Amino acid sequence: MRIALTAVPVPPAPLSLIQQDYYFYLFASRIEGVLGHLDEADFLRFKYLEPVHLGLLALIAFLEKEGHECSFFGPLGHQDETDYREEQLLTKILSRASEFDLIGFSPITASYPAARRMAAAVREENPDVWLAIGGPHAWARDQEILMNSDFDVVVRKEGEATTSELLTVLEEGGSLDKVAGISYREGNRIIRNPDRPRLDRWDLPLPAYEHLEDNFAPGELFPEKKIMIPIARVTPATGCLNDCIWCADFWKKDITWQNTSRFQEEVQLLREERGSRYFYLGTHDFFHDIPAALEVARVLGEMDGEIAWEAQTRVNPGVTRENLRELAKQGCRCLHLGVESGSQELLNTMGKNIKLEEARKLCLMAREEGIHTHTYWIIGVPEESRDTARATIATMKLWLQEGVSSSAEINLLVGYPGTPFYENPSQYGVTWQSPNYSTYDGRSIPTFATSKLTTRDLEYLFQLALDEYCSVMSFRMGSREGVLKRLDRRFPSFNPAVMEAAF
Ligand code: B12
Ligand code: SF4
Repeated sequence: MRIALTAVPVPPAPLSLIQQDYYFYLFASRIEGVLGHLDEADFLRFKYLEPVHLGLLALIAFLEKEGHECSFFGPLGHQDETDYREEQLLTKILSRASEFDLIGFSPITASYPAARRMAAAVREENPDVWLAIGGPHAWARDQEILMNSDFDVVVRKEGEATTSELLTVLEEGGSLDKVAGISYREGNRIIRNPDRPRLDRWDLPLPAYEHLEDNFAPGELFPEKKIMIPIARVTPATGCLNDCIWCADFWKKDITWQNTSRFQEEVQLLREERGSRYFYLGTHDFFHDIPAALEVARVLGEMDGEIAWEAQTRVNPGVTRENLRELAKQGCRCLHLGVESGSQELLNTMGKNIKLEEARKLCLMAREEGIHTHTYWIIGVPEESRDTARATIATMKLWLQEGVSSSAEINLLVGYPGTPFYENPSQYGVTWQSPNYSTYDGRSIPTFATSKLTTRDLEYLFQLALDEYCSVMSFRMGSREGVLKRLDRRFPSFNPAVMEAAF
């Protein structure tokens, strides 16, 4: 079967001036802290990062190994007032749609409306093509999607084995009822087959980076004709054993590690083929298995030439100073830690299962061992009150001022389908959920109200947090003009909707 897989563009996020300042200081602190070795050419390459959809590249690699022929479509970042990405992408897909037996789309919640529009346009011109959808939104809204769109089949959660089996059944004209992990329409009925167990991701093929340029004319990727990835995301471990009530991640309650030599091969490929000079280990919980984490660090450290990387982890009080020293020795420049709230009581009710004191201690030790710390904070979890939000803002500020946290990221909680509190709002005192998915992007508009805060309160507290962040960072780093002068041209052209891909 010939199939095409499409990364769907997220709508551009109009930002307040405070948000723009916040992103400026966020990116600048990262550049001055951990990305000092990147040069002007690296920053120019950031504008082409939007098509890098790791899930689809992983899926394509697996399907090709199983003998299915795949093509990749992705949107290209834009810097203009008007956003033509969806239109441009659709034109490309339509011009080739008749070549494929199945066209798949991978939206997040914010880009689902675009995926639905594109599927309708493809269906109109190609009534016989199979239309599939997968990814972080589709698994949670399969019934709704099949009832209200042109999609024929939803691949729920992890895609590799399910999609391969689906394609084989379609090719052989068999029945879909045995394909675990899919939901589909049969006449007027919607059928939801059982879930498929998680795959062992130990030895999967390397993501199919060679497909990135499948549907770009060389002139679109001027001047390199190729997508370069200065900061690359690699994933030596996937999954998390925790269950935060607001987490929209379906990789939970299981952790799978990657074979370290395969991991090393991927890092090497990215360095050689894609100019990668910094690696972000997108592990949900790097320290879940400390010896395994140290092994990954060793593998990175023993690679030729200088290597610089960072990892995402949950706070683990078992991590020692020696562990951190070892990581620093192997090129670890930063740890990303979700702290989320300055209120211990709230951390307990949201199921985060960490202690603020332990988080602070880990950050401090890392800083003392020469590792930067990037902390994440949330405003607006279901039990949030004015007091807890203010405690979060105060804690984040203090940690930044004291250097416990080198940089920080603040988000307003968005209620994603599939999360416990989205699905059971009354249990969490959530009184309203926005039905308009297209605003579920990086702009951070409240999507719900809680028993203690209205949407206007949440928006105010969120902007207040950003403003306080900007005041600490401008005190620490100086004015925007001063920072830009220091960085010279080593700053990406500014479009936060796309910048997210880079940092
Ligand atoms: C890496 C990442 C990013 C990267 C790169 C994204 C990318 N597409 O590669 C960056 C930093 C750009 C990013 C940005 C954002 N992200 Co993000 N991101 C992730 C993260 C951590 C990992 C994605 C990944 O590589 N997963 C591993 C791969 C193997 O899994 P996968 O992508 O789900 O794909 C598999 C299956 O889903 C399936 N599949 C997927 N699509 C399809 C399609 C078809 C047809 C089929 C058959 C199968 C299939 O097959 C794949 C292989 O198994 C996820 C969380 C997570 N752990 O998944 C969040 C996540 C996807 N991001 C999220 C969000 C909200 C965002 C932002 C809006 C954040 C913001 N505030 O700006 C932006 C949007 C930017 C954009 N333009 O898309 C949410 C989405 C939630 C939702 N329901 O919408 C997630 C789930 C995080 C979360 N828990 O909230 N993100
Ligand atoms: S720790 Fe992170 S990945 Fe794990 S459940 Fe919480 S938010 Fe999700």
